[in-house]
Amino acid sequence: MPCQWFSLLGLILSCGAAISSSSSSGDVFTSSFLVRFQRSVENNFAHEVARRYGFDNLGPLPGSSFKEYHFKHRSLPHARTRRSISHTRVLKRHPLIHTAIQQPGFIRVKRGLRPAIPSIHGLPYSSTNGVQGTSGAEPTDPYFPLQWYLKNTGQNGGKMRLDLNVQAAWDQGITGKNVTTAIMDDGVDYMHPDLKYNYNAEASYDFSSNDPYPYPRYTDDWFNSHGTRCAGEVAAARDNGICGVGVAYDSKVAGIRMLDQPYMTDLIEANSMGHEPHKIHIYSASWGPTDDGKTVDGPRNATMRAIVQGVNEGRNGLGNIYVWASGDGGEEDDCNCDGYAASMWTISINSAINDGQNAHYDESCSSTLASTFSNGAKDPNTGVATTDLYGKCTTTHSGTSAAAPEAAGVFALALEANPQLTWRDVQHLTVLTSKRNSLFDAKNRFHWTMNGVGLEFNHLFGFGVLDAGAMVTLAKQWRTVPARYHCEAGSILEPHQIMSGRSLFLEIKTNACKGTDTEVNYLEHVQAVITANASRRGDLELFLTSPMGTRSMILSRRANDDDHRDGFTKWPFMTTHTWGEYPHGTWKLEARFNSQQPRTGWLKEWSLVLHGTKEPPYRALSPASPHSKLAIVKKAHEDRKMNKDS
Ligand SMILES: *[C@@H]1O[C@H](CO)[C@@H](O)[C@H](O)[C@H]1NC(C)=O
Ligand SMILES: *[C@@H]1O[C@H](CO)[C@@H](O)[C@H](O)[C@H]1NC(C)=O
Ligand SMILES: *[C@@H]1O[C@H](CO)[C@@H](O)[C@H](O)[C@H]1NC(C)=O
Ligand SMILES: [Ca+2]
Ligand SMILES: [Ca+2]
Repeated sequence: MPCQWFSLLGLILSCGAAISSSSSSGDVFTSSFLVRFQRSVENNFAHEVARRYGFDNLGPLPGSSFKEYHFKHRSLPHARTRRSISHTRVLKRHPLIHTAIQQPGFIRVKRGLRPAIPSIHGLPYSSTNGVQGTSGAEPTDPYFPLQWYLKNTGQNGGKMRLDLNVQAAWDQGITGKNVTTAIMDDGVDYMHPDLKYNYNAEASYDFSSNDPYPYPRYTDDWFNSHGTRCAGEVAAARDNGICGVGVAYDSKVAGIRMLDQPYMTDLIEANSMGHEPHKIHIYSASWGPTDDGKTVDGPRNATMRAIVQGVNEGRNGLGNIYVWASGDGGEEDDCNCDGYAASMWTISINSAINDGQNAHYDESCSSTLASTFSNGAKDPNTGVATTDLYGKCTTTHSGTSAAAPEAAGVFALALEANPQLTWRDVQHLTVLTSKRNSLFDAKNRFHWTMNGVGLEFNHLFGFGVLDAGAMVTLAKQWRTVPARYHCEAGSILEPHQIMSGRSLFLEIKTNACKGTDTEVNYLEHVQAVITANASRRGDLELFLTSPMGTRSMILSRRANDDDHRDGFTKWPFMTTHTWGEYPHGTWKLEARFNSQQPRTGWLKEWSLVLHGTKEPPYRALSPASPHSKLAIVKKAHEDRKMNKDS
């Protein structure tokens, strides 16, 4: 069941993208097995059982209360096209083993272009400039002038002051101290002189090789430079004469190596996202399902459980922050078809280039919360400058891959400013302090629009570009938002046909669970969980309109998606655009085909799920300026309450 509701201490345990991935010809099975015991057992006991049958026990799964373990067979090949029935059977014969499931392998790709070869771009650092800087001054690191995303002076055709405004955070003495960001990727060069003092070895692990040393595997083309480049953006050291600086240059990075094996499994992802959730504050991911514009895929069961456990229990109950690159599929893809990016529990980040346009590879979707910066301008010197493998530096880190770690760095600053922020506080702060600045759609398709409480959003950029200075300032005076509730607001279960040439409109009228203990009056995320099929899935478009009139495109045309069989099965399309709105009233869903060809399809199910607070979220805050987004939303909330009470 894809969207299943368990209630535990009032927390939602699981409602995510359940994967109804088609079992097409390319199926492979790995040597990993999920072994579920009848009851909790100790790790040592699981070790013994594993050894007896020729397996290694790689440990318990996050969130499984020591009932589920990851076993890896010692002699099976990493991937084969047939299940190994005999190995499953032998495990199941053990009286304490409830089930054993051989893990299918699937594809996850790094975002970003293939790395440039080192002879051109693995630049040695210049150490002519190793003077110690004083606080308040600019970093003296040799690559700092190239880091336009930190300080845009208009270099290389950029737009002045279109940057993350980090200096304003640093000037407040906030540099990321005591915060750890895990880079879930192809490894981190933790011996790099610009990273080694900020490396958190205790929180690091290598799930590709199952050892504590997530060092990148060497290849001639530097394929595994991705994680090291991401790590430098977060936490490269300041004023040491090496490369540039990280957004949070006094924070720590952990390496979680998990992308470097022939196939991904649910268990590798789950272990990575559930690794040391009390030592790691932020997890940064710049990878996901293939961006080919026809994949619909997301976290599987164990991974979903690990994320849910992370947000509910990680950081000693405050919740881990999962930052996600929204995807590099360009116009061809829609990040709402990527169940990681579309999740409420991840903050998905898009990118803009140095003059404010979207990058050509940017995907758009209604689940994107905000943006940072990446490459894509004509001038090749406008890539993202950061650390590179083997002690080198690069100026060409790219894609939304490079955008997500910048956001992780900004969140590390916010967490130093206020270590009590919950995972939801960080999302609220993002909505309230991101800026439109001069971001625009290069093709003029998506405009900035005001939602029902006066928050400006854009289908490409979410609520705008992160502003570290503003986020840190607001984080310092922040008061944790009230409890979150989940209201199943209504559903339509009879199938309706969708035909070419005219839109299908469906409506759900809701009181947003008024009078029950899941009443939602102030929205955070909204999900439209939809089952539909179509003679060509890629031509289907879906729009969700809130009672306050905000229209989210929850699915856009995907030209490459020629599926005519699977459609969507209980897929949780998500929008952030109605943030802060009052959800009572009529929600409209529009389904239509965007195609010259005759198409047909069925909308079989639509369930509307509202997430947010019963109480106004910003009551305890006093806005510094009457023009701030906080002031505007707070006023909208107060006006609504007054109208209701009078
Ligand atoms: C995933 O979980 C659902 C609901 O708990 C279950 O029905 C389904 O069989 C699980 N899938 C796998 C592959 O274990
Ligand atoms: C960092 O954390 C340690 C222990 O948790 C604490 O003693 C120390 O004061 C903290 N430092 C800062 C700058 O917050
Ligand atoms: C969609 O599903 C309906 C009913 O389940 C079926 O009759 C129809 O043929 C399907 N359409 C497509 C395009 O697969
Ligand atoms: Ca440096
Ligand atoms: Ca994608």
